[in-house]
Amino acid sequence: MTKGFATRAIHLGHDPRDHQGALTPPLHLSSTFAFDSVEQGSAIFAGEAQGHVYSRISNPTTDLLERRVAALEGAEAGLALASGMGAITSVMWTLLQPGDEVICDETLYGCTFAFFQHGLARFGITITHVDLTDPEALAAAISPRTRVVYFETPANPNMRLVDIAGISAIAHKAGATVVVDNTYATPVLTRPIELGADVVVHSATKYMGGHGDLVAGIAVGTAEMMAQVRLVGMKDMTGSVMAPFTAMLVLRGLKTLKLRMQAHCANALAVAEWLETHPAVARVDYPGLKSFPQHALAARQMPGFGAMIAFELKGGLEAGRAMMNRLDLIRRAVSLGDAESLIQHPASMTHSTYTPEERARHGIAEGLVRLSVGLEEVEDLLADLGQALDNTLAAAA
Ligand code: 7XF
Repeated sequence: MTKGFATRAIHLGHDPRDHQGALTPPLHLSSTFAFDSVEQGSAIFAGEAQGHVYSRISNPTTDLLERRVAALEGAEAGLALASGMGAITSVMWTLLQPGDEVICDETLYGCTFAFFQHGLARFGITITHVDLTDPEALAAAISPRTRVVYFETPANPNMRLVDIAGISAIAHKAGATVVVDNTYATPVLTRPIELGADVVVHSATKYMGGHGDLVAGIAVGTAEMMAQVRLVGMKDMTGSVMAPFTAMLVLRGLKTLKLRMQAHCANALAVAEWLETHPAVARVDYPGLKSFPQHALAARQMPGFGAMIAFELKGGLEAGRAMMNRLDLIRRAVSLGDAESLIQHPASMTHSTYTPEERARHGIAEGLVRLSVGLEEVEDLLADLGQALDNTLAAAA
């Protein structure tokens, strides 16, 4: 019988009896692997025999991580890459040819937007942004040229949600491959493959690592697709391979992923509900709030609403900046998913790869503030936000 989520995250693929009793899987730093014979080496290269060759292709430590994440996502196979961007670029370079079209949601993480608009578009690939919160809009826009449908749910930074099952059904009818960035939700809260998506990508820098001490990426999908991404996108086109030591740290992070996500979600719901009542706050975007436009979809698709909150102050951008500068405990930093709560300003930081006109067109407000709710005591977070918001209000009066 398949073991439960947390059990898989802790045990899958490692038996201490195979490793001299070592409870923790060994760290294989080896860059290359010795063959028994020339014939065996040639057979491995030809794909006729199993075995590791060179750590830009595969490695026993990253292999364990790949198998664990695949099992947590409900996918056949996984691939460990140097960063979230390494995962996204390796997957896309593998799937696309000049002349193809990518349909993506209006809102994407800043560097993904830049890779699509400033990278892929230079190589004869058409990038079309469609409001994927509306499956009808995809049905109207999709064509036989559409090779990939790409989205984040929830989207960075404005928390838009996409109905994964609905979008996947429409994409598949047109023969397109569905790629979902599941960084914000993690497989604890959403498993896109089980809802019909083909490939899931992650910045494992975030919740999977969970401790702000690594940069890493993961992709999962069918065994056939992941073999292609490994040998084409990762090995030959980007070289964006995860270091074994990083894999070790992500394996450690995975052991507590479920517990941490539950604690992150509880803190974030409390913070979002509190923020919504504060007189300095104009709007809060958090899928767990009844006021969130897609709350019904969130309740159906996410058994926990994540720990990212986007909000705007009544005083707009200037008030947002002043409030952020008054914070004492919550750190002013990009990235997300760490134990520490982090706050940043998308328009001048993570989404500064968009022009102001592009941000306006893609639904990223200039005054938006993004909070990654950490694992501190929630009373301490509310106290810090409270003094910063109260003082900002008082200064404006
Ligand atoms: O290459 P990375 O491991 O940094 O991951 C890229 C990435 C991919 N997808 C999503 C949804 C992401 O949020 C990220 C990285 N985002 C950070 C952030 O938004 O704070 C990066 C800091 S600029």
